[in-house]
Amino acid sequence: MKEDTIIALATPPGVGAISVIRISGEESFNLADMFFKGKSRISDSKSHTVHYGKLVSEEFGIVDDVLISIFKSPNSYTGEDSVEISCHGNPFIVQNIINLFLSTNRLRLAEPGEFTKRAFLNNKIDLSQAEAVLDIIHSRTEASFRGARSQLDGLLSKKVDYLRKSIINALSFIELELDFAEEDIEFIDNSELLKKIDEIIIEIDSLLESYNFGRIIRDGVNVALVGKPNVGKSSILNYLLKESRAIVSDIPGTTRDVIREEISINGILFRLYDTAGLRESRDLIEKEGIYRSRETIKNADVVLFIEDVEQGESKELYSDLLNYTNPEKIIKILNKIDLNPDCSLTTDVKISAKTGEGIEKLTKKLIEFTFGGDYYTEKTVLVSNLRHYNCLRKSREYLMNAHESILKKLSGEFISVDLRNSTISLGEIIGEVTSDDVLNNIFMQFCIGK
Ligand SMILES: Nc1nc2c(ncn2[C@@H]2O[C@H](COP(=O)(O)OP(=O)(O)OP(=O)(O)O)[C@@H](O)[C@H]2O)c(=O)[nH]1
Ligand SMILES: [Mg+2]
Repeated sequence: MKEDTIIALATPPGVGAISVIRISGEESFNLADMFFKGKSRISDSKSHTVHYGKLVSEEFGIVDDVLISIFKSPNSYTGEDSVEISCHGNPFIVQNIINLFLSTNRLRLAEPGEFTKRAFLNNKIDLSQAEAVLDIIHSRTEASFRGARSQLDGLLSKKVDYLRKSIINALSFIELELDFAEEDIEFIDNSELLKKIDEIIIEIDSLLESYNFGRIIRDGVNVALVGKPNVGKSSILNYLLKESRAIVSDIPGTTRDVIREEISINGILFRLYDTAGLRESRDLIEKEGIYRSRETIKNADVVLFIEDVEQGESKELYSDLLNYTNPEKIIKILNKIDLNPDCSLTTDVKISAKTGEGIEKLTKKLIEFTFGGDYYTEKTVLVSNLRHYNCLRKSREYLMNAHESILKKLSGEFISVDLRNSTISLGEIIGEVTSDDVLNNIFMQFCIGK
């Protein structure tokens, strides 16, 4: 099927040194030649060359000085013939150029992610790599960038491919046996088959386990600062941010709204939520604030439960907290240690938001907490995308069914259906078999021009 030629701005809209407009599709070179006045024609030039000239319209005269880069199929991002036009970075000029091309009625505006979708459809990249492109654009910390980078480099794809091949290998023995059913030949004994399948399950399990960490690398860690009024939650937030972000006062109930700020520790994004101090209150606004605090606690990956040496232990509050989160997520912090360095209250970390004592220990704890003792290197395959996680889970389920069928000595047909389905689920990760809905859903998340 012949695809439309498409056009879009590839750089952020707004004023800048340059803007880049992308055109992709069969008509790219002819269309560029309609308006480009330079030393040579675009259609006659080699791939991967850059040409200086002017875009000129009969109606408006010179539109802009431009550089046009040429990419010939299949050696382009999309796999199609395409050009990139670098013009002066001005939204007005960009719009004029795009309108100029649209006026020919031989191309149309690209949909969000359409360039990357074409790259996928033309087998330039697989689906998990296309998703990695999205993650790279949106990554905000070193760690999330590196995770996405390894996915784009195909680390996950390779692993998935390897797992599929292992399943297909097991499958081939069963299907051989089915082919020779009459002769009653056994090509592989059941215990060996079971061993093969179990090994694959173990590998999938380790991928599934990596998701918790992968997700954090990609999306960041939500940290809620909670405790009684006046224990110093806002002071701790300010200290971590190194700025006076939240209002601090000695009046209990200072913070009403949830305040959200982000910091990066060791390349990992932590999203800090300072909340209203928890206490019985009749004040309507404060009540709403406390309600919001509880919602924040429910959604947090880590809860910093803060007590201070002045008010001492808040046992009741701690047990109330357990209605909204589980104890593994809680780190207990004792603040204002400067006022009473010998305070004997048991806690995980002692700090002072006034002097900064113990804050480093606190950030270390947050990192430890995030890594959960697991050690990941750059070469570890991490699953960071919920869609991939779900495909892996489905695949595992089918493998478990096959495992059960073998134990029950069911006919090879049952086993083979499950094994086949488990390869299909794995194939969905890299887009080997994927419905249009799934594709559209993924590419809609891209911005236009990507
Ligand atoms: N000495 C000392 N005072 C502190 C420390 N941390 C906070 N404070 C003081 O404690 C008071 C309350 O601090 P906040 O940070 O506003 O406390 P909060 O927990 O956010 O209080 P609410 O928003 O009312 O829930 C302020 O007067 C702070 O200056 C500390 O480590 N040492
Ligand atoms: Mg506060």
